[in-house]
Amino acid sequence: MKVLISNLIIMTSIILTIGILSNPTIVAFSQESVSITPGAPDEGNLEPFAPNAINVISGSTVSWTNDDITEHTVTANEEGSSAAPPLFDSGPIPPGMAWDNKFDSPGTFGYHCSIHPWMTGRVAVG
Ligand SMILES: [Cu+2]
Repeated sequence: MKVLISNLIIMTSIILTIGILSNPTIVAFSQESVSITPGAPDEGNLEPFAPNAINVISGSTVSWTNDDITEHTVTANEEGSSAAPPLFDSGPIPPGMAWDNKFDSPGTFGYHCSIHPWMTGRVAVG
């Protein structure tokens, strides 16, 4: 019985390893990074947040790094009641600094910069 269980553990480990190696997106469950790009608020910057849209697994932490020279925020779009507080709001992120948010619930979360509301992005949590 002990041998059976240890074999089962080894087999499971091998299957998980193969799964992770053959599908790099599986690694995204732990940490996903988004850059607030240089010149993010400039007109014509099509990707103020890069990647602009990301897909993560529930429980993932997404980290936004401000690679621009001015402050930006990562603020959830208000959906439904305008009285409800945003699901997440980084507040101003200084240049060179990062802000993390953990996504525990599945759903699609649009967000923007509250200082430059035309800067938009999206996190899809599966
Ligand atoms: Cu901004």
